[in-house]
Parts: sequence; C-alpha cells; structure tokens
Amino acid sequence: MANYTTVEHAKVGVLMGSASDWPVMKRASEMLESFNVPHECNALSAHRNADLLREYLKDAENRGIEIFICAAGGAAHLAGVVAAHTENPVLGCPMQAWSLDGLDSLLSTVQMPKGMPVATFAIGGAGATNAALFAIQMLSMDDSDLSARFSAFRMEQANKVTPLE
Ligand code: RP5
Repeated sequence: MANYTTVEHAKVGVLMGSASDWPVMKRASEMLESFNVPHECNALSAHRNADLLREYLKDAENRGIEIFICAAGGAAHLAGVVAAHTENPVLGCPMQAWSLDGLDSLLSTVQMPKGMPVATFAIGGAGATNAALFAIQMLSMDDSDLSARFSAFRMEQANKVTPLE
C-alpha cells in the first residue's frame, strides 16, 4: 500500500507525481540539502493517490511544512491540486514526461485560474533547481543565517561568469 515519508522539522515538502520524476527532482532536494534546509520528498499523484495526497497535505501542514514544491508531467495537476488544499506557497515544476517536450506539463501547471496561484518554474532540471532556490529565498526572509548562505551562493554564481580571453 502507498505511503509517504516524513522528516522531523521539515520546512519544505517536495512532491512529485511519480517516482519516475525523481531523477530530475533530486536536484531540488540536493539544493535544499546544500543549504541545510530540512525537507522531505514524496511521490504522490493528484490522480492516482488523491486521498493519500489530501491526507499527506493535512499532516504536513500540522507538522510545520511551510512551502510545497510540486513536480508533475503530462496533465500536470499536482501543483494546482496541492494549492487547492493548502494556504502555503506552492511552487510548480513541469516535468518533460513522455510527450510535447513538457509543454503540456508547463501549461497544465502555469495556467491556474485567478485567485489560486502556483509559482511555476522552467521545464525540467533548471526549474527543479530554481524552485529549491526560490524556497530558500522565501525561508531566508526569517532566517539571517540562511540569508547569508544564499548571499554567498549568489556571489559564487557571479564569479562563474569569466571574461572572454
Ligand atoms: C505524471 O506522469 C508524473 O508526474 C510523471 O511525470 C508522468 C509519468 O508517470 P509514470 O507513468 O512514469 O508513473 O503523473
């Protein structure tokens, strides 16, 4: 029977519609890990595990999860469904999945009706990484240590741009 994993003091819940999304979504987890942001990762589908997803979201909010990162491919409803069940910020990651190069996933995630926001990131790995960084930026607003680590990261990014020979 399907279940989910919990992590003590997790602040971010990373969700994906299928374990097949993990090779991409582990980039979000690795980025959160590199900033020491406690988080938990689960494969729970809006379509295939609807009841368990609802149960997870209620439990996650009660345990103090502040931000949800949701990845899905195809008719990618996961982020929108999560947004319907929580008042916490939801960050959507469209997966490339099996058709249309992920454009289907992007539109399914980004085109939310007004009043129900899902902050949507790029298709694939860049989006997974950036969703984690965005979560880190939000958490930094109340955490000066995390904010300092984020500033150092930005400095590293700046230093990666080298002048032409
Ligand atoms: C979506 O369908 C998942 O998020 C995944 O991107 C895609 C394919 O899922 P699997 O058929 O690999 O389980 O629900």
